[in-house]
Amino acid sequence: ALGGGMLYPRESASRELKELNGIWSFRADFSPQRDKGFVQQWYQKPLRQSGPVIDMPVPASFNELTQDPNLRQYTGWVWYEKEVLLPRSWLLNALNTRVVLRVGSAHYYSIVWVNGVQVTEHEGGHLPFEADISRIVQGSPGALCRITIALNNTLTPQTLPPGSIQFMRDESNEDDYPNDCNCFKAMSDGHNLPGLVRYQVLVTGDTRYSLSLNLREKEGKVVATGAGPSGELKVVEPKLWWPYLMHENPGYLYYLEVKLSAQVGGELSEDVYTLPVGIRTVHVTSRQFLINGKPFYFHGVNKHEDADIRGKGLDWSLIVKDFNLLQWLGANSFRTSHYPYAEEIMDLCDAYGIVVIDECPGVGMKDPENFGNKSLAHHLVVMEELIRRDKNRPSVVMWSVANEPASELSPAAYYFKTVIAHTKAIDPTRPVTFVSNANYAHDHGAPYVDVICVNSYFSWYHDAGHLEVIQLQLNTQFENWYEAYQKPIIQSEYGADAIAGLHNDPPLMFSEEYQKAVLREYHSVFDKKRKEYVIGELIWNFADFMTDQATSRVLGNKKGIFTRQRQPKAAAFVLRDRYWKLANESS
Ligand code: BDP
Repeated sequence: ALGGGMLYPRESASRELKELNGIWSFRADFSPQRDKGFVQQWYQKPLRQSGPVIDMPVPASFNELTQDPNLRQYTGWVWYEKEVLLPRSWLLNALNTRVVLRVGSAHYYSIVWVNGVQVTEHEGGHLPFEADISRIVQGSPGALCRITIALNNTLTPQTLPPGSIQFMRDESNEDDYPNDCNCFKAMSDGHNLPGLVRYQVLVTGDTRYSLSLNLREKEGKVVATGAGPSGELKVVEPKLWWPYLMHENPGYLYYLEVKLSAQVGGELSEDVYTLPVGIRTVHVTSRQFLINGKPFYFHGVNKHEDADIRGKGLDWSLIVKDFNLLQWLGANSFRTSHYPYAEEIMDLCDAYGIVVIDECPGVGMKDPENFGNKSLAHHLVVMEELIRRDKNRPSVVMWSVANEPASELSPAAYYFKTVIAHTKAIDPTRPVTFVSNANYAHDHGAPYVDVICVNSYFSWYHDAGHLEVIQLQLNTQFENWYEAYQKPIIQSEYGADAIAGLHNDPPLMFSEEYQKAVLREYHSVFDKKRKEYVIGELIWNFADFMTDQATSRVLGNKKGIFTRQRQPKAAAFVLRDRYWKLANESS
């Protein structure tokens, strides 16, 4: 079902890349039915010929960039186009050269044309898709290639995340974005036997070929070799992949170089691809989460792909800043709340040893209609696509199939049983969870998870202002869940909004002092329970982030311990002291 690996595009002796990032031509279709682009076939000619276009950077969220409030609120079809010159070598050697167009992420539904010919469509944001466009570009007279992408960001009860359109009194419409989601916008599965890298290479096409594999250390030394499309590579005295702060050399990677040779048209043709590989194990017991046999305590954050101006677009400076802040904080892990993050971010998690709970976009599933067969079928496909993309990553230690679904509804039982069983069937090597804020006694999904993840906002969304309830309520929360399921527990969200620079003593809500006080109350309970079965704490949130407008939001969600511009609030220093202390205890 996964249809091959869809490897991240990496340059090699046989593979060339052309980045399509930069300025694209853009038009939003404001026609009442949003169908003008299809009626007038805007993909047939350069977009500028069918009407006005504006410049739009890629990657970025189009809603964040202009001064037009209608575009910020826009739902429906928008059109992107870019004309690119392809290298001559890609066009000439048609027999030996595949030209593949890849989209890293486009939210939510995309249709793609090349030179006016439809090449693919894809449902779902955050995950990559691609199309073989060799026949189209190699058959064209010129090297100019026009890529048109029609993108629809409308969410329905059956999309992931689900959403609905509310028709306001003035008859304009807007999407109801769920749960703060700023939605605008060679397999190494030998993880259970250290030193044994099991691989499988899927080759498409019917040409006869031979394969050779070299597993190399960073400096190039070959430590194991293989041949054939599947097998095991044995590494003697392997250097294990360890989390950040758990070992002096965290994130150790080997490099699996796969070489394919075939005779094509009487000529020898070779393809080379190199995949980073980490060797580590993951086990879950009723009280512990073990990495390489050692208890691992998640002290980390929840993040968002979000920043001023670019919204959700990939930005290297931002990524490096965020990793520097994670390391400063002493964070060893994060959850990709509430959708898969860019592969470039995941690469750095692998390389730095930052442990990841990899979450799919199953957020905002609050109504019974989000648990029907159509939603379920799509959810299974999304898990397949996520695992296809991230299965080889040592940093990913657990899949999260949803955030705060209405798991107390009775259809949630069959729904989560199925999604979790499917996830485990595709990837038997990793535990699976979803993040709950349901009542422990009525959570119909919890029986199927390996690790219980619970969110709670004591003294914030409940008993506002009453810091004194936290210890009591949190203690009860842990005891109830543990007694009911006998599974290890992660506090997967907790926190409080603080507007940077707002101070009050005694601590009052929205002040930096209050955020600090909430954290301290939670920490005192974590310290009691982590010796028993609590295996992690992930603050909500790493940084302030943009959300849909609401009375509880002040230019977005302010529960960051850093501002949206990545400057620390007082709470960041509390967390930093704590995380380094925890790290020193466990190393
Ligand atoms: C939690 C959600 C998270 C929100 C957070 C909040 O999982 O997405 O941002 O609440 O309201 O329930 O701050």
